[in-house]
Amino acid sequence: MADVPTLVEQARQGRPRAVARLISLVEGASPQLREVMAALAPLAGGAYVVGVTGSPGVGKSTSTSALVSAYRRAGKRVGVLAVDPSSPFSGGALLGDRVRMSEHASDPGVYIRSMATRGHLGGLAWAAPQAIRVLDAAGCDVILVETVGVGQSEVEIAAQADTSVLLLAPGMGDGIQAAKAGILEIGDVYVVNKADREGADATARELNHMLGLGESRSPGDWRPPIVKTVAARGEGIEEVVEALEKHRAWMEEHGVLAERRMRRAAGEVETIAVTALRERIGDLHGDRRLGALAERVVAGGLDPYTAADELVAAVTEQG
Ligand SMILES: Nc1nc2c(ncn2[C@@H]2O[C@H](COP(=O)(O)OP(=O)(O)O)[C@@H](O)[C@H]2O)c(=O)[nH]1
Ligand SMILES: [Mg+2]
Repeated sequence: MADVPTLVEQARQGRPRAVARLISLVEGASPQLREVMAALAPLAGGAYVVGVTGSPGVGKSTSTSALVSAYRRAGKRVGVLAVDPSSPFSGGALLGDRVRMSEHASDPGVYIRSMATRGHLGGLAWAAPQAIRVLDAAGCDVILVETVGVGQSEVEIAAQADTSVLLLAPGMGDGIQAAKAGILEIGDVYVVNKADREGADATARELNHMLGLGESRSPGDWRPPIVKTVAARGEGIEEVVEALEKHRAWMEEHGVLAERRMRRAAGEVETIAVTALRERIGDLHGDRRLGALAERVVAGGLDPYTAADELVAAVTEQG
């Protein structure tokens, strides 16, 4: 068994091995998960969480690495969480990302962690926030969460972040296609990366047009900016940081940050509760209580809704 109070103390002092150990405990759903989360609860809440999403190859890892450099220059401690929701293995697609992050590997002010979430009970919504909390409690000022993969997982990750950055690149028509499919709505800041390639201006214009289409903003509303970058050369990255800071200030001014964090915590509690409830009900298979209820439903003595109410009552009573 791990000595959780000592690990937490060491993590607060910024010891990378303690941080890594705590993340392993929470992502592996260890029996000590609850002890870890209880110990971290009063320590977390200081970090600014930025989600970095976009199609594979668009430059997320390169941009994340450049953002780490920019925040480090500003003296911030930075956590990076690379999440692969499609794979049960930490490795694979994330290996290339490790290479792109390698310049930060020896920096004690940077924590880099990959996690695969497919095999996880409750999936991404369950696993990522726990790791974010560890990095937060360890004193990270900024946590960058990069997802590998597309689709629903990106939307889920965006829901975990205070600010979502959506990356597009010219010549990747799928970028705008994905955008049309609804991912467009999740961006607080848009980045057209690979601006050294032909078509970056056209992509930015098209994006600007699309963002304008759904516009029914009132004064004071956030208008997502579009920043052009060449992440591979670090160009435009300071502008991205500025856009992030502006969004954060806007959220604080309008109570949006608190609102998002409330919604996030509510979702997290709900996910954990539903997962626990489902587990308990699953435990009832083969239990005579479920069989007894089923018999009464078959005999017409009980309707399935009342039976379900009784089942829920039974599993919540057992404490
Ligand atoms: N030309 C160009 N290539 C870039 C730029 N940024 C990243 N790349 C390259 O695009 C490829 C994919 O980048 P990566 O960061 O791994 O994308 P990810 O899959 O979204 O994380 C790599 O070969 C990068 O070197 C850029 O601004 N311009
Ligand atoms: Mg990547």
